[in-house]
Amino acid sequence: MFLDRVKIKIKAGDGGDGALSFLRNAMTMKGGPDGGDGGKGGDIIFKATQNQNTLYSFRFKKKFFAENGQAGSRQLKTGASGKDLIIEVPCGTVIIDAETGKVIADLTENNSTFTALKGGSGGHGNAYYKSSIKQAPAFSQEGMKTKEREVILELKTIADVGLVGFPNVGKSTLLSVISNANPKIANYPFTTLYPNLGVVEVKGQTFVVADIPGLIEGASEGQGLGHYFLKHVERVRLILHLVDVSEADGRDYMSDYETINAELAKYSEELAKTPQLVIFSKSDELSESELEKKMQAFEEKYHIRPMPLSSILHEGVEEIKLKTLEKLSVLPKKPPVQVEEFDFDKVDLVSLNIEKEGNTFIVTGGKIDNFVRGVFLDDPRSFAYFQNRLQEMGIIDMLKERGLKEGDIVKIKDIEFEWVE
Ligand SMILES: Nc1nc2c(ncn2[C@@H]2O[C@H](COP(=O)(O)OP(=O)(O)OP(=O)(O)O)[C@@H](O)[C@H]2O)c(=O)[nH]1
Ligand SMILES: [Mg+2]
Repeated sequence: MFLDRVKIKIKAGDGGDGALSFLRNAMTMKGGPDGGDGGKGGDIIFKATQNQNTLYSFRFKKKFFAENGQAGSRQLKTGASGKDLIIEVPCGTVIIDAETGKVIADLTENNSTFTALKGGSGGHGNAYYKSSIKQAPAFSQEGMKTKEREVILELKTIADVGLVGFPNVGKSTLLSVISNANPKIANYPFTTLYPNLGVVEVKGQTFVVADIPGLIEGASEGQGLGHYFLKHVERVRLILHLVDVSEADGRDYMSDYETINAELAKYSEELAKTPQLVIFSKSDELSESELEKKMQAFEEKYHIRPMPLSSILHEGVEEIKLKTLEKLSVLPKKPPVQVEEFDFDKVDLVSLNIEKEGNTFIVTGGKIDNFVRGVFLDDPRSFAYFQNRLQEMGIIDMLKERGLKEGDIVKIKDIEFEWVE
């Protein structure tokens, strides 16, 4: 089965919580703080592999969550880091942020990787907060929680050469005689329902050929299988444009050629500009003189010399392989899909907003979220630490500038307190 577009949920691991613990042993009744830090959560990493050429493995599995970091523990033990989750995708997979539609990565090269989400950092254990003034901090920090995101994976097959033409002109048959591929072949249109890839070897070199479903007039308006599969030849450097010169299906070979080119142009300008070799398929159905006449007429009209082919009699096959190799050797690689400058996994640690409602000041923003996590205010020492840090971060000064005075209420996430000078 073939699948070339899926939406999945991904989430990096949360950071483990820092530990709250005090050294205790036979010698010490109550010792210093010894709570270790939490471990980092696992990352979400995509990896391109040439062992797959469909996204079918994502048909049923849609959730990919990396392991969480473990909590720290006593005796200064740091929690274990969560394992990274490596998601394998076929080469040519484009990763799109489902929320904004922006392309965040294009994995073309085999084994290339992209870290989509970073695991949350672990929280500090209470040992971390020990200082000359605060010998026994009775609080620790929660690990950083990560957000679940949705991404769309879209496969745009990577091949050097694409086979394009009307249905039933012999594209899959050509692929079967030039490569290791074994596509379905039959004497009716739309035998091929999804792209086939084959590796061609010639003169000790190899190239990859993609065979896609046939196009018909009006494909851009959704006729036949439409334009859907053209994305799989978007990246090819050379198109082998197959025309049924025997006109077995009752169409005219020249208008076939023009129709297909018009459909390519309707899909994209880029695709219309891709260099082509024109192949006169099923040439065995014509006498030599009929074939020559059609070749000449074609050449006069379009100034292109077509290459005759009979896959069945294996005539013209070697010439096509050699010509393809020769063309490819001078054609540059296509650049990858434009990846937009966009920080998909940006963690906001700086924003700060103050809103005033009557005598209540509401403080929000990324700077606060990160700081407030894990402040347990039941503990007076924690609260003192929290207020000190608010001073140090300049938040108290900012509140005063906005008119904070004795008796006003300050709200910071779940924490609410009355201001006393
Ligand atoms: N006489 C002759 N028949 C051929 C040749 N190549 C293919 N055929 C026949 O043409 C028919 C269609 O071949 P396919 O290779 O399935 O054609 P296709 O272009 O892949 O068709 P779709 O997948 O439907 O787009 C089959 O019956 C083949 O046997 C050829 O060189 N000569
Ligand atoms: Mg086919």
